[in-house]
Amino acid sequence: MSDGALRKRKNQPESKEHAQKDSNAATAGNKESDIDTAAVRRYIKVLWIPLVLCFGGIFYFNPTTITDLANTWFGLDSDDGLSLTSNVSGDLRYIPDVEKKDAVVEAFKHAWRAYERDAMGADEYHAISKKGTNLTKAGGIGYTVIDSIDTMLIMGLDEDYQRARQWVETKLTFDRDAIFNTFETTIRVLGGLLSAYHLSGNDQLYLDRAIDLADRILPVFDTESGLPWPQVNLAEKKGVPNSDYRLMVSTAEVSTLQLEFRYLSYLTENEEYWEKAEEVMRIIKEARMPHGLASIYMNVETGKFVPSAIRLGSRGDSYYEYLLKQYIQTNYTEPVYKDMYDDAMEAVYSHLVQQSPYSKTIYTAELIPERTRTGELTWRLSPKQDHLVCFFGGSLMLGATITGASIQPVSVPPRKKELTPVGIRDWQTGAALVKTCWDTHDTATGLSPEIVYFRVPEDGMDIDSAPSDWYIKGAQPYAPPPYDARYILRPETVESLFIAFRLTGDVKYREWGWSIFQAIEKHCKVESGGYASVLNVDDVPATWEDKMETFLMSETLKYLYLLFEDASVLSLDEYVFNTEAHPLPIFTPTIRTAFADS
Ligand code: DMJ
Repeated sequence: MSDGALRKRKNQPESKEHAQKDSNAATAGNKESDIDTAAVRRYIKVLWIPLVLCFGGIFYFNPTTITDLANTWFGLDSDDGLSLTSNVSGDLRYIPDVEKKDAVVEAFKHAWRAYERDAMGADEYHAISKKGTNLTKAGGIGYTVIDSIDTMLIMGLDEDYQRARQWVETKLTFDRDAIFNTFETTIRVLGGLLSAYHLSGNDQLYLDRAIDLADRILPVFDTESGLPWPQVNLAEKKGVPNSDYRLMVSTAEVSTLQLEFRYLSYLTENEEYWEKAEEVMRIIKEARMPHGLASIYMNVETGKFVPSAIRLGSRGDSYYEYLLKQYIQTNYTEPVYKDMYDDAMEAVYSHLVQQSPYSKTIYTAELIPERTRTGELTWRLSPKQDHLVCFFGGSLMLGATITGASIQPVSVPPRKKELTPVGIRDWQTGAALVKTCWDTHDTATGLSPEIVYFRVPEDGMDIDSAPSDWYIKGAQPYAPPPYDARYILRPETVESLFIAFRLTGDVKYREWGWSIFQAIEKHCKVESGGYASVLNVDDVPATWEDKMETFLMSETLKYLYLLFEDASVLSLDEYVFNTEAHPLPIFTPTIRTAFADS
C-alpha cells in the first residue's frame, strides 16, 4: 500500500456527509462501547500469555526475525553494501551477448586451428615457432587435445570436435614409459575426458580412455600415509617421488584429484577410485594445524604438514577450491566438506585476508615460516598475491550462496537476509577480491601480472615507485622484466568474473571480462595463428614468450565464452567445474564419507 493510501485512511471521514453519519453512530453506541471496552480488557488479560509465548517461540527459533521485521518496518531492507552491485537491471544472466560470445569463439578457432595445423597431438604448442612439443621424450598424452575438447562441444564447433575425437580414437595412448605430474595429468587429461564423456552424451570412447588413465594413475596412492606420490610413470603404473625433496608433496596437488576420481567412481561403480581420493581428505583433516591453515607442503610418509609457506596462491590454491567443490559435487550431502571449508575460511580470514593501508584494497597475503636463533618457528606476513589467487573472489561468492546461505536457492544477487553473517562476510570479501584482481589489470597492456605486492607502511616505498596500492616487485624501467611481470594466458580473473556475473547479473563483470579479452587479442595474438605469453605486462608493444598454455583453450576462453552466454548453459546449480574448468555434473552419491566424525 502506498503512503498516499495510508494518509487518506487516517484522515477519514473527509466529506461533511461522512462526518455527520459517524457522529450519529458514535452517540448511539456509547453504552455498548463501555461494555465492549471492559470485555476487551478481560480478553487482553487472558490473551497476553499465549501471545508472548508465541512471539517468544518465533524469535527463539529464528533470531533473525527481529532484524528482518525491523528492516521491513523501518525501510532498512536494502542490499546496499551486500551485493556491491549497482548495474543490475533485469536478469541479464539470461541475455546472451551474441557478438562478444562469437568473438570469443573466433579466438578459440584462431588458437585451435593453428595448433591443429602445426602440432596436432603434441602436448604443448608454441605459436611463434609453429611447433609442438611433448612433456616427455616418450611421446604425448593428449594434453592439449583433451584439455580443449569440452570447449569445442560447449561452443558448438562440431567439425573441429569430430577431428579431435578422431585423434583420441586413433592416436591417443597412455602407454608412455616416462614420468608425468599426477595432479596436472588428472586435472587436464582425466578431467577433460570425463567432461567430454558427459557433454558428448556419454560417448563410451571417453569413459574407456578415462578408466585406462585412472588405472595407470591409481598406484600413486600406495604410499605409507595414503597421500599420493606427485609423479607417475604411466607405462609402469608406478608412483614416483619428487626428485628434489623425496618426501614432500604439494598440498594443492594431493587435494585436487577428488572431483575427478569421485565422478569416475560414480560412473563406473568402482569404489576404489572413491576410497583412494577420499582417504587423502581424511589425512588432511587429521593433520589439521592449530590455526586451521594449510601449509603448501605435506610429508608423504607421515601424512603431516611440513613447515612451509601458507598461501592461496601456487601449491595452496586448489586445496581451498576443492573443499567447497567437493561439497557441491556431492549435492550438499556431505557436511564434512562444508565443515572443512568453513574451518579453512575462518583461518583464512584470521590470518591471510588483508586491507591495503591507502586505498583500502582487499587482498590475501602469504605467511612465510622463519626460525628464530633459538629455533622457534615464527610466521612473517608477506603482502604478495599470485595471479592464481584470483580464483578465490569468485569461489568465496559461490561459497556464500551455498555454505553461507540461510535459505536455498538465494536470489540473484542474494539479499542480505538470505545469507548468514558468515555468508555476508564471504560475499562482500569475495566481491572485493574480484575487484582487486580487476584493478591489477591497470597496466600498459591491460593484462595483469603473474605476481603483485601490496604496499604496507613498513616497505618504505614512496609514491613514485608505487603510485597505486600494488606494484610488480623488481620492475625497473629499461631493465629485463622480472618473472612476476609476465602474463601467461591465465584464467583465474575471468573465472571469477564468470561466477560473479552468474551470481549477480551485474553487467560490470561482463565489461571487465570484455576488456581483458580485448587486451589478450591485442597483445597475445600471433597473427599467423595461436597466442603467446607476454613477458612484461607494462611493455608496449609486448615482448613474447613462445608458449601457448593449454589452459588458454580449456579455461580462459571457456570462461570468457560462458560469461557472455545464457546462464542456463552449464548452470551453476547443476555443474561443478574442476580446477581446469572441465564441467562435471553434480550428483547424489550412494557412498557416504567414512571419516566424517574422525
Ligand atoms: C590451471 O592448470 C589450473 O587452474 C590450476 O588449478 C592452477 N592454474 C592453472 C591455470 O592458471
